[in-house]
Amino acid sequence: RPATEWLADAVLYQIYPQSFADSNGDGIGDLAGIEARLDHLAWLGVDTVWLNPCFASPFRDAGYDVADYLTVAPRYGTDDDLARLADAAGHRGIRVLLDLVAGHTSDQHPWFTASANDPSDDRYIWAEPGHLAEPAVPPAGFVASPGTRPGSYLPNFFDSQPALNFGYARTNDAEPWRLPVDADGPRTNRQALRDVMDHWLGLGLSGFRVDMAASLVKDDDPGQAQTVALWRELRAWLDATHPHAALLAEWGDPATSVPAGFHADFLLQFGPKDDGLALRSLWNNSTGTVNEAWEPHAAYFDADGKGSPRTFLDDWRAAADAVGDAGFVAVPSANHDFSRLACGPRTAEQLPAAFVFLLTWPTLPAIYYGDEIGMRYVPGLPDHEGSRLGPRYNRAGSRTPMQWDDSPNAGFSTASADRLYLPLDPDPGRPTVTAQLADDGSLLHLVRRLIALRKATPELGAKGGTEVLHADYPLVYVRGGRHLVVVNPRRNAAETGAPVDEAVVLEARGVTVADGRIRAEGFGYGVFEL
Ligand code: TEU
Ligand code: CA
Repeated sequence: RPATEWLADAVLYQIYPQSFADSNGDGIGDLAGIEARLDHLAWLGVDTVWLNPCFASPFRDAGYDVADYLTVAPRYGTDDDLARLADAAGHRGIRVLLDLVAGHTSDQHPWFTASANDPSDDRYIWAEPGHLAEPAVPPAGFVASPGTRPGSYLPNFFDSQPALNFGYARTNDAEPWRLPVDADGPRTNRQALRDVMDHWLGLGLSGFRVDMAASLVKDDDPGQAQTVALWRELRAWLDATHPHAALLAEWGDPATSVPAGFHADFLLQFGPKDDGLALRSLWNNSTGTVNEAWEPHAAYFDADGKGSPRTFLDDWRAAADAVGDAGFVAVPSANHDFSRLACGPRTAEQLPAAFVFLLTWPTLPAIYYGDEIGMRYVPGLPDHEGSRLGPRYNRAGSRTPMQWDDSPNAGFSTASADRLYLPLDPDPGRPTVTAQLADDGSLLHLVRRLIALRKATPELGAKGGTEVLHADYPLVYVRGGRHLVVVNPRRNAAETGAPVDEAVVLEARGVTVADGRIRAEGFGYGVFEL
């Protein structure tokens, strides 16, 4: 089935490979470890796994600094291990997507080393005396050349991530390093993207999440016309060569990225005050922010009832209407860049209702590993592989090892605890898969049942009909005319009118439908059949 079809009822699961399962006891998660845990994913019911980058890298940014796109990093295993993982996942009906870092490489990539020592190479964006320009000082944001080539280069994220040259949308005589998009450098880089995709798709991988997909053409106009044109060209090539492959964007603007050719986009840079529509920001607890984590200041849904489900719905509709049938709007429970759903004052008691929302909403839902058991953001960790972006924004706390059981290192690794690449959550009450497996009332079982219900009910998928009955607390909507969903993200009880006198309970905690009323306790949820 082409991606536009199989994504319609897909449930994504994001694995940060360092942290899922360590098969050889070196303290770092790896591909064989993931393969050995595939049964957990199959049991849970997810059908698509997205792996963060697992390619050769100096790991200055957790692998988002790629030194060789065609070779698996030795810490994770071999290229064969990746092909075997895709194959073993496929036997369980699970597709595996890779992370494609399209806009930059590591400064250790041979392309960059060559470019830093050859003034005629335009694979990256250089401003330098004698070649294209002779600026008195490096232009803003540029970084001094590490090679024999004079001048400076443009980074894309951290300084160790030089931007690949896909050209500038606007050239400018005063800044002659602004090569137009059709210069040779950009062509070489476009071809390289095809080569990388072709290589891994040929080995059995099912598609890509594209990192910073909006970043390619520099100084593009607000509508990103040139970047859109670049991706449309790639999508046309993909449709012709690998029509089943999925292309998901980290762009944050589905109204632009889906017409650009992506099948879906993660809403992360969306919503009030740029807080992003990861579920963790949908579901804020505004009574306090976590000091060091980058926490939203405003939220659509709020434990104190200050946010507004109506604002969310307006923003959601704008995105969903723009996408139409051409693609999907993905909402993740969290990801490796942001605090987890369970973070600071936002506690485990709020998570069941959040997952009921995520898995009954007309989105492409994505579960960040460990969120299905309510793993929390671990505060206070030191910087690790570029995890700290500033005094208040530490990503390490969202990347700690998966908590499988109550054996040493929570079953993540047989290494001694001081050799783990990142420490485990030190909380003695930390949740584990094994403990929650033994408890039918656990978050893990709820998530599993919700996924099973979604997979068995096409109207609950991304394109099923949705009628919102109450855009306030509690949020009430009907999917496909058949399933009534009630979620109360706030701490206080709330009630509203019901469309029916009574309904069959499929899942509920603290929500009743009776006498024409819906009554929801704080953080209550219910899924009913009409
Ligand atoms: O992130 C890019 C990005 O812009 C954000 O998600 C970012 O972390 C946030 O806005 C900070 O302000 C992607 C990857 O997800 C991230 O892990 C990498 O560090 C980054 O690209 C560079 O490759
Ligand atoms: Ca390992």
